[in-house]
Amino acid sequence: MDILLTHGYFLFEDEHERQVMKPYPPLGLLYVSSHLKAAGFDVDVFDSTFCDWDAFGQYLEIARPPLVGIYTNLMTKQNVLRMVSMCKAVDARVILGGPEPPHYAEHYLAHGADIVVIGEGELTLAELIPHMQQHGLSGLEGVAGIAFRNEDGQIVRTRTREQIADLSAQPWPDRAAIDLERYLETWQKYHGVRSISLITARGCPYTCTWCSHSVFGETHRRRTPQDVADEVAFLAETYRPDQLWYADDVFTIQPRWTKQYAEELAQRGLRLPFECISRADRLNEELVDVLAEMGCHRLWIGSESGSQRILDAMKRKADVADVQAKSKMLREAGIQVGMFIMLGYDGEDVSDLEATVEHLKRSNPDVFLTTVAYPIKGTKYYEAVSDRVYAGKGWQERTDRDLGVSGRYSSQFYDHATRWMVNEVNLHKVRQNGGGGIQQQGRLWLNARRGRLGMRLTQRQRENNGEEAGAGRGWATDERAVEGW
Ligand code: B12
Ligand code: SF4
Repeated sequence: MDILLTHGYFLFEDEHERQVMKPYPPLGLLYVSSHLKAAGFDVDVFDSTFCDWDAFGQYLEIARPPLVGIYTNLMTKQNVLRMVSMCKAVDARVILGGPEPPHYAEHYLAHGADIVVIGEGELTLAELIPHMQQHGLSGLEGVAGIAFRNEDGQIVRTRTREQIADLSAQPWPDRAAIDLERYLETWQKYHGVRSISLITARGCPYTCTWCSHSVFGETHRRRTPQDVADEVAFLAETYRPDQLWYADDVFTIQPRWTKQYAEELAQRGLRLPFECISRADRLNEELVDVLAEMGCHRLWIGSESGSQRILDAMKRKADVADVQAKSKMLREAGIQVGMFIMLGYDGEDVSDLEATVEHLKRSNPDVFLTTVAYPIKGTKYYEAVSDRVYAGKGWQERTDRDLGVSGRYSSQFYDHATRWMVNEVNLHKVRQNGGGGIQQQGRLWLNARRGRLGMRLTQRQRENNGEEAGAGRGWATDERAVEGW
């Protein structure tokens, strides 16, 4: 074996996901695997999702991989650090990739990683593996797209790696390397449908300040509609999914492409229901009809705030009224609307939160998910608040989701604000639909009032160094989340 690829996400540890049960495999890692195999490397993939730590330990003992490549995002960080130690214990060299390590390269290198790959993994690993087989860790300066510690102990970042020019010439993700059926069976068991993910593009040129661009920068490359339609045909035949999830950042970023793609699918007689994420400004009436025709049953919009002032501060390039209009348009076309809402962005005050509640009432999404803002290292938002960012714990014990921002409302305040928002909006929805008995309406009303009162009582408290930050916590509007609030 030339390299083992793995990731560090263990479903059994993820309490939230164990309730949701909508797992998908790590596509980036599978892209890396298929690229390396096509280039002639002997690759193994350990998919941690349905495994436990013993299984990983046993695998390492038996397989003894000389080199291990681990996908790392901010949530899997601690697991990855533990995996690095386990790999080191069997004398493997470790390469880290994914969105999290580039901005913390020195920390990961100090905690046992040999190399951090910055950006796309395919071309860099194809050069790095033979280099390490021949020269070990010497002469790494010549390999583009990496960070490593040289013999003097200094961190060296090599020149930027060029991006893959033609994504359509790349092999599809190496789904055969994992037990994909397990994912599909889980979907079937908990949701009655088999769902499979794919991506049609890489990178987003928008500039939302809190969004991490550490892998693809602000570039955007698309696959051809034919290539994507061929993949869907292959997936349909091989795995018999009932629905698709396009895991793109902004699925309809190029409306012309979406229309061509719709035609490609139609020509092949392929119509699978799907979910995707997009932006209001990347939708129009014609496109919404095309999406409905293609089988889009839910479209998620990163709506974030109902306050134009806050949207502008986020450099979101979105218009509140436009989001409301497009939500209506989608619903009229029979497409459910999902919304992501962010509380606690820098400078947000109670009037902005009120604007968001009003916005949600007007937009009337079928579901919305809330998050309390957290600064991801490397983003513009992180830079803007860096003099106020505090971490209650040491680097290896926390993730960026645990970072607090001194001076903003306290985590208790945001707990109350979220409770108010979720219940107030749901109460409005229930009343509008004329549904919900007096008991349900009463409960929603009471919870909304409790949230509002809590906000008033905690409005003077400010988050400060030492307190556990409230960032990253969120709730959904569905029954599960509303229950008990
Ligand atoms: C799909 C997705 C999810 C899915 C994941 C399901 C799945 N397994 O696919 C869900 C919805 C569950 C999810 C959840 C979260 N996500 Co998410 N997600 C994405 C998204 C939109 C697409 C991922 C993808 O498939 N990319 C396409 C592939 C081709 O890119 P890639 O994965 O980066 O892989 C390339 C390189 O990273 C590299 N590479 C990958 N693996 C390896 C391994 C080695 C060894 C090497 C050398 C290189 C390498 O090469 C690959 C190919 O070029 C990305 C944004 C994005 N566009 O990437 C965010 C993103 C990864 N998510 C992010 C975040 C913050 C989260 C959450 C923390 C959100 C939250 N608040 O809960 C959670 C964490 C969940 C968890 N426990 O891990 C951030 C990560 C930021 C960071 N610094 O880590 C991203 C980048 C979004 C953003 N722009 O801010 N997410
Ligand atoms: S939040 Fe969405 S639209 Fe904004 S930069 Fe990130 S991926 Fe692009």
